[in-house]
Amino acid sequence: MSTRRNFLKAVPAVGAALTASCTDPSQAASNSLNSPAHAPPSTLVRPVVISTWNHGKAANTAAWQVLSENGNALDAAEAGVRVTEADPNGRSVGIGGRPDRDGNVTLDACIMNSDGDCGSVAYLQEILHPITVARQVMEKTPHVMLVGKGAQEFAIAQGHEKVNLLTEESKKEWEEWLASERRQKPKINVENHDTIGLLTLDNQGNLAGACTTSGAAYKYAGRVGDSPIIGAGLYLDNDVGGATATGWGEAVIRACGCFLVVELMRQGHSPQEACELAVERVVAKNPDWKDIQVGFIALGKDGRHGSFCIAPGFEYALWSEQVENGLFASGSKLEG
Ligand code: SD4
Repeated sequence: MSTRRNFLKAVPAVGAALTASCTDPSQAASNSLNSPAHAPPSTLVRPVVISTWNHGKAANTAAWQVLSENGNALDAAEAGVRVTEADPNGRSVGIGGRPDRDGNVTLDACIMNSDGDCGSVAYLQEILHPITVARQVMEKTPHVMLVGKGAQEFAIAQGHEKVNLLTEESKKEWEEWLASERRQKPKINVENHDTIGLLTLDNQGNLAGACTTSGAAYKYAGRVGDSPIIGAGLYLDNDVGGATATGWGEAVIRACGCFLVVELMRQGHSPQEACELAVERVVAKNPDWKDIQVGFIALGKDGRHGSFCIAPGFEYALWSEQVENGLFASGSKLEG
């Protein structure tokens, strides 16, 4: 995770509150991890998959496989983030994720399809693929969201097995955290990063999205972030576009972040402008904004995309016929 260090601490403003604002991601990504010459075109020919962070590249690979074989957006979104959930080396999603302060790994996830159907699980423990459980909530129950024990019992009834999600490495880090002064004064926002949110646009022009995380590290037991909350961590409208978020979930929830991005797109803003305006809203509503990170990615029904965040260091992965397995730095409110 090459840029995690940047997420660990919001960088103080140089020339405070300078906005690296633009309306075109090919400019926003001028400091792209690919060379500027390979900055992504602002409009992509479908199918398209876009996702958060470096681990999005592996997720996009799986999603692209589905899309390139003419598969549908929902199957691609689920297949993509399942890769991240199953990777024990990731410290922020699925197995290997950092636990809460009591040492329990608790997972949040949600999924949406092009009909506007959605499913979600929160505070789910000992289940490897929360995104699949979220999809099953969507497809097999009259509900949108199941949490905790009920979500786990539902998952087991659907055939999921109980697994230990706390890897030795994650356990060791947690024990170090317990022994450190952070036990008394938890720096909860600096150990909170790298959720995977992934948006797909298939050959038929339909959108889907998925978002899954182990949430903020060493959180209070029972804490749920934005990632499983439809409208906060993920939202899409098949007439308009989709958005997903990463970062300090409390700030995203306060702003109804992804609903806001999609509504801004509905009003005529480009995905890039919508992400920038949503970050501005988060900034306006959170006096501590320089100490937190929030990032959005967005994908329009027409193949345009955008991304913006508060602090430099957020990157997004993109795959379309024009951009094979690309990774790009997001524009940010604070300069690098
Ligand atoms: C949360 N938004 O639980 C998640 C964490 C995250 O990138 O996105 N990290 O608040």
